Amino acid sequence: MTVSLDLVDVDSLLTDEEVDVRDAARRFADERLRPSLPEWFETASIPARELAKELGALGFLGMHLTGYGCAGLGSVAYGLACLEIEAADSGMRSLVSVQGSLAMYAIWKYGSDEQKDEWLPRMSAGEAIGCFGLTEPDFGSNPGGMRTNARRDGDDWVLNGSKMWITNGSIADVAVVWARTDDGVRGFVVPTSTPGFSAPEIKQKMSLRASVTSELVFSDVRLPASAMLPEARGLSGPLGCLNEARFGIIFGAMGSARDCLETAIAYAGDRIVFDKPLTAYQLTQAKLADMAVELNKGILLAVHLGRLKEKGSLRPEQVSVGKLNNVREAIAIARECRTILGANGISGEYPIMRHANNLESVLTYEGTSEVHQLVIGQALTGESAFR
Ligand code: TGC
Ligand code: FAD
Repeated sequence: MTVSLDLVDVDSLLTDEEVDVRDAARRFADERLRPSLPEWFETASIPARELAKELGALGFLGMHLTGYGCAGLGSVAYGLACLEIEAADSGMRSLVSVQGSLAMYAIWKYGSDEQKDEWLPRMSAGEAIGCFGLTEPDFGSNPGGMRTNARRDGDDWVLNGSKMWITNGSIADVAVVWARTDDGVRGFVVPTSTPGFSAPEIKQKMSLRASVTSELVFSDVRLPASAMLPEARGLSGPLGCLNEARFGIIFGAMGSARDCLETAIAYAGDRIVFDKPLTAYQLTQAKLADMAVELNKGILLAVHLGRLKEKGSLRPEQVSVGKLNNVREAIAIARECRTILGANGISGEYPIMRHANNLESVLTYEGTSEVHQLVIGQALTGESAFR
């Protein structure tokens, strides 16, 4: 966070190594991503392979994992990288989180030694791209209802069904796919070149346009016995991965919010209305102050949850507190900043409307705000109100 917005000196809570990671991510975001984002968003196309290799070379893919070429950094360092990358665009952070926290994490946590050796070094280098297929057309918030199934045929598995809204789907080399079996929900490592696998891209997105989103279709996809993730059993397998990616979003959303607020403050300082700068009006200052307070609170919450994660004590409902609060506040900040820019607020020449549009996806994916309210409600009352 820039000095002027870091009202409560969050920087004093960070180690030198975390500041270095944060600064490297900020440089990459400012120099490599930010200049191209208006075009990538408008044309809904990104140079994903190039970006993955560059992100891999900087150590940002699977950076909180150990071994296999991963950087083995702490949770706060990982979160700060997500924050800086999402300050450029949520779609860029999605590329990083789906690769590192979903696809790589699933293999790293639940995979066999052969699966890890085959995929993780290439994925951490950005030479292979992964996706994570949990959501289906009829089962998003309730993944336990999934219809995609894998049945035994001799030693092989035969996979049928479909997944929906899968980030990186049509550019992936490998898909981690969750499917129903006679033994409950199991995960499968599916090379996307396997016959019967296809991944049509979803078009006409009005949000997260600088990110590839696809359907995955499995028509008698035949996989060897070794394709199954041996250590994941039941829904706790994929949900364990979601904790990782949701954690990155707690930081990331604050990056979008910070970029909106920096843009609004700079704009308001230059914009003359009724003969003086917009920053000189009390109404504007009240807006800026309230937003800066929420931004600082959100970043403090993120760092606190990161420290719990580093100690190994972070609970799922605490992740829900962070995801619910920080995405909700980021959207509120983006919307308020938009008002400060007046008509210019809707222009693609400024990043605010792009962030606001992206954050609508961020509010929905990785557990909708309602799902997180229900997780927190269950922790408070002991009652599950999902069904
Ligand atoms: P429920 O009966 O509560 O739990 C089933 C099993 O899972 C365990 N569990 C968890 N384990 C680890 N972490 C968590 N957060 C867990 N929550 C539950 C639970 O203990 C149980 O284990 P076991 O051993 O007893 O079987 O499950 P439910 O069917 O009632 O559903 C609970 C609910 C609604 C909270 C869950 O299904 C949920 O989180 N739904 C939202 C789905 C979601 O977030 N999908 C995201 C897809 S990936 C994505 O969006 C990527 S976006 C791209 C990007 O990140 O950039
Ligand atoms: P639904 O589950 O149909 O929910 C619709 C509405 O009902 C929501 O408001 C929801 O909160 C509400 N609702 C649901 N249950 C309850 C309840 N019990 N009580 C009250 N209200 C309820 N998924 C993946 O697996 N991998 C990915 O890589 C991935 N990437 C994505 C990228 C983008 C850009 C988007 C938009 C989505 C992505 N998703 C991905 C899917 C995402 O995780 C789902 O969209 C999300 O989990 C919600 O599911 P749904 O869209 O089916 O909504």
